[in-house]
Amino acid sequence: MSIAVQTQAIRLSFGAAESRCQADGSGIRFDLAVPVLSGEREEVLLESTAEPKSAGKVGFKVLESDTLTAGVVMVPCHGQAEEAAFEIYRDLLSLLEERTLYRAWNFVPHINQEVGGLENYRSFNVGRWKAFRDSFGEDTMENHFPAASAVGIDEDCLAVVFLAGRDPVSYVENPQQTPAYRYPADFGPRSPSFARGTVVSRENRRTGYLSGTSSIRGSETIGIGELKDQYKLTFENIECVLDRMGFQDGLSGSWFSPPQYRVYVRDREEFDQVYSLFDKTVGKEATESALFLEADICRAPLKLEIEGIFFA
Ligand code: 3EB
Repeated sequence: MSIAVQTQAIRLSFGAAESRCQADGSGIRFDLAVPVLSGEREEVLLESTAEPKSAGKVGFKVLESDTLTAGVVMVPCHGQAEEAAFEIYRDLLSLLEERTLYRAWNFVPHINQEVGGLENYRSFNVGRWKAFRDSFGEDTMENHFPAASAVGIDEDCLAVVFLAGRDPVSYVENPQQTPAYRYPADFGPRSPSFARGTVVSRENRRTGYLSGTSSIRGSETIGIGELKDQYKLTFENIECVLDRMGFQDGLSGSWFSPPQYRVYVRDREEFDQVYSLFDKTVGKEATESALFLEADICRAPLKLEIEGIFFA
């Protein structure tokens, strides 16, 4: 007698009218209200024969495979990002147990809007920082920051997606940028808790998670109002981080796999221009497999942010 094993998946789907997160017989499905400009709107984050689980007070939906753990959560903010960020990261860091957080994607409600004199992104940073501090202590927390991105969502919910696992990880910074976790106080009462990139090694393969990368030199925004200048500096940063990660195959990827890029564009009127610049930089294959989303970015003058997953 054969027993059919039902494969479960954790799926992200962009371009929904309203965000929602549900679990059913085929796994977990997270619809995000982030408009798609180009690319495949649905993405399988992880497949597994295990059953999805629920974790933490905030209700993470989690799926685990032999090599990876992936999870999603969405929490109402009531106009206040700090508390939701704290609760989500407190639960996330505790559900990890002995696993390492490789990558986090943060969708921050009305990210550039000020509430009570503090921009939502900065309020999010305070909550995230406190959760890392409580988990790891102020002196060593920076050795535990994952690769990340933080972009806006036009809803009153904070949504977080993560990937974690038990394989060895190294964290990478960009010498041309101040580590985000050491940004000076002009950029908010608590610095953003992320690394520029993480590299996960498994047997003789490596996966590189490049954080959301933008037009920042040191800690300053460069090329305000100038798309081409921002684009150029963004790719200088990307090349620098990739080099540090040891991905010498570069921007178009290795012989066996193109990178999985995601490009966030603030103003959809600039999408065509971003797309053609991107195509010239990374080539047709990587451009066609990239996902372009319309989203606000964590500093109001930033026009684009680019992230990727690289394989070697
Ligand atoms: C920057 O370099 C741009 O807060 O998790 C990029 C990636 C950015 C991640 C985060 C923010 C985050 O500061 C913004």
